[in-house]
Amino acid sequence: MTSRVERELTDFLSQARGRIDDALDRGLSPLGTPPPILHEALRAAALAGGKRVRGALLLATAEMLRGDDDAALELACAVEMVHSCSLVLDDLPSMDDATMRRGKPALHRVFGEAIAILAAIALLNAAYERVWRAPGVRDRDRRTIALRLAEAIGGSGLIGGQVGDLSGTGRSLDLSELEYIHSHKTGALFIASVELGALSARAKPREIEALNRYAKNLGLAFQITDDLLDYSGNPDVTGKDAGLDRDKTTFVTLSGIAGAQHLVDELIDAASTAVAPFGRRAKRLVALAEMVRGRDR
Ligand code: GRG
Repeated sequence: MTSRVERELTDFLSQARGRIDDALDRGLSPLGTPPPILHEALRAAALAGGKRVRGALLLATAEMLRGDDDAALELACAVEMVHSCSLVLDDLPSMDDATMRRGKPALHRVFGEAIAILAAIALLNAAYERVWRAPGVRDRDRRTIALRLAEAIGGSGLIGGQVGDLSGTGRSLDLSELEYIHSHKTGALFIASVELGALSARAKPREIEALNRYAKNLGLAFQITDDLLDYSGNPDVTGKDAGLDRDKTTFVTLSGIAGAQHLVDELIDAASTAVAPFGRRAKRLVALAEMVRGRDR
């Protein structure tokens, strides 16, 4: 990326992060609301950092299609709440048993498992409330948005991918099993993010198809870079434990570091090609994809 494109993207991302964080903050009950421990945990889970990549993708998609900005912001909060919910659950002792998340102790290490689980469910619920409340969305689009989000989370989405991941731990997987896990566990919410942005902007089916292809490739690339960071990333920079994947088949164990990076390059190229029909209007989405290619966090 040239330095001007990089600067523009950095500005966009920090603005998107700030707007999403503020909107999340405004929508959550203040500290001290009864029961205090729940609201403290909810705020810790939703507001404790996070790159807001999925929310930024949604905002960039809606902006490209000239959608309503306020609607897109509410939906960006919804996908980030779903994502935070999934991280809290993923970190539990019965799943990844992580100690650190976003540079801080994992939620269950601070509040205990029961509160962490309940906070995760409350976040998921609140995500649908935001879909319901998003301004400027036509009723039929809102129905499709809620449905697509539910599909992305359910047995054919994140939950399916997570179950595949848990049942694959401790045995070796082939490439197609690994792709299944990651395209569901990670890819499904990337796809839903661009799709929600597109639906809020009343995109045409052909546009949604192209954006889905973009997000499918980008989501998988993002997960492979996550595997690379688990293998060789710096926990001080990533904010989470390294080496949690040691009992799992990953793209790094299957293809080696160079092979995994090569796959990332191919997927990023495919993501950019998918949005080529949008021409210059897709420059933000292309820059976001480029950022994933070399990310260190
Ligand atoms: C009910 C929503 C729900 C989920 C249940 C636990 C579960 C099923 C799924 C786990 C999915 C998961 C944690 C996938 C990992 C995806 C991933 C690459 C996470 C890291 O994302 P970043 O780097 O994190 O964007 P930040 O902290 O920046 O937000």
